Amino acid sequence: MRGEEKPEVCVIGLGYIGLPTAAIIARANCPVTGIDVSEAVVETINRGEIHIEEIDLDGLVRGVVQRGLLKASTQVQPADVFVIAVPTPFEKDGQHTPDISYVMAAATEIAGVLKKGDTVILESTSPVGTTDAMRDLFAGLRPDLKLPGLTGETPDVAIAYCPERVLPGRILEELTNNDRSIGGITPRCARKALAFYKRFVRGTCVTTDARSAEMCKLVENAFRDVNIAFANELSMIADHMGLDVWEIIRLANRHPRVNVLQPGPGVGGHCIAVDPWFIVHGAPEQAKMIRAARDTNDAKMHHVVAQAEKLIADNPGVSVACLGLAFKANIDDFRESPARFVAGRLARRFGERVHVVEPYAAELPIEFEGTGAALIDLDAALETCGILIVLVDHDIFRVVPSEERSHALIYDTRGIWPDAAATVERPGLRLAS
Ligand code: SAJ
Repeated sequence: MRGEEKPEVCVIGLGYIGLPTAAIIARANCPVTGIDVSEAVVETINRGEIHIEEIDLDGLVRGVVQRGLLKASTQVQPADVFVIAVPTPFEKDGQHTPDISYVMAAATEIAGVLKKGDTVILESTSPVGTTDAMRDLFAGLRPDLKLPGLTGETPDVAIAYCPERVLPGRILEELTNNDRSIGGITPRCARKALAFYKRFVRGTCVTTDARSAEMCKLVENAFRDVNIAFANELSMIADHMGLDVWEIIRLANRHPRVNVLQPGPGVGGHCIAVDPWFIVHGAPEQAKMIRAARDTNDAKMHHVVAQAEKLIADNPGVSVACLGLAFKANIDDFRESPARFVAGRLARRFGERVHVVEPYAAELPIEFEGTGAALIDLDAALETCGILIVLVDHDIFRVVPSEERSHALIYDTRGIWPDAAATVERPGLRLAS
């Protein structure tokens, strides 16, 4: 590739971030090969279809595949720019140790086709030092190439870290419009990566070093986790003191410099409940508040289970509807979901008394099998269930008029029905009757 020519791009990992990223790069007229270990995913994309739900992604992928700009493969192909978007889960040691083996496996494959002039960009959320570790891996596998930051010589390849910061449900819009932090192993690496992102990002791209960019991503999600933990702790304090947490937050947020987030049944998803641990792992002695926030948000899930169990046990024979399984509002993602955890626990304990309403699910997840709990629609729940437990703030639940729920005992963990009266007899529970 020279000058203004479009770079050929290889995106490794075609999940929630990799596929939309590949499609957006292709839309900017750069030929993209998307790589995934799953044959099924590769075949789906090569048919112009998608395997994940995300607003407007289907039309975009169909278009770029039809125009020949995006194709998928299981084999890493030679390219000018490599973008790595593979998972970084925990190791199975129960210690929340980051597992960067997928990143290293991707880098190993790239090493086989890497050539002078190429740029390698890591996007996966990663512990500080991962980009350097990737560079060291290239150094071991490709002694013929000069790598950045190791000697004073001009390197043959550029290596950078550039995290995404998109919100599920708004991925395409946010991939295009959000600002980006681009961390190069050297300033030259950052400039090369910057030139690439400017082809398809409209937000401001700010350059820094790789370690700062790695930390920046972790900090963003830890910031949100700590703030949600504050709200969740407040909700448990309010339950203890017989106060209405929603009213208190509404009042406090009238202060011009206060913005308390919303309590819920805990924190789910694959980022906010995970990434703070990468900081704790890197600095266990120092990251005290970040660890406490994680513990608080996890404790909130168990608090909700206990409150719900008490309500159900105190009202024998009354049918229960758990509203929602998704990890947050208006999405179909049930992985790492506190709502799913709470509903599952209630189903195991109370069996066929428990019903689940989840408009985004065709069937109940595996752990409900054999419990007797059933998936029902919202109308059936409102007609037949005397206890309503709100676990997800889907819009379809939010708009249920008060007349349709006035017969029921309500435990609203998301505060979507502010008209329901709080009760001090049963702290933390909103009893609408
Ligand atoms: N939640 C609350 N109360 C709130 C806000 C959220 O309980 O006031 C809960 C949600 O219900 C959910 C969890 O937190 O269970 C996470 O939801 P979210 O909307 O805060 O975030 P995610 O996981 O969908 O996406 C986050 C975003 N990060 C930040 O907002 C700092 C996103 O920008 C990142 O790109 C994404 O993590 C990621 O991939 O890292």
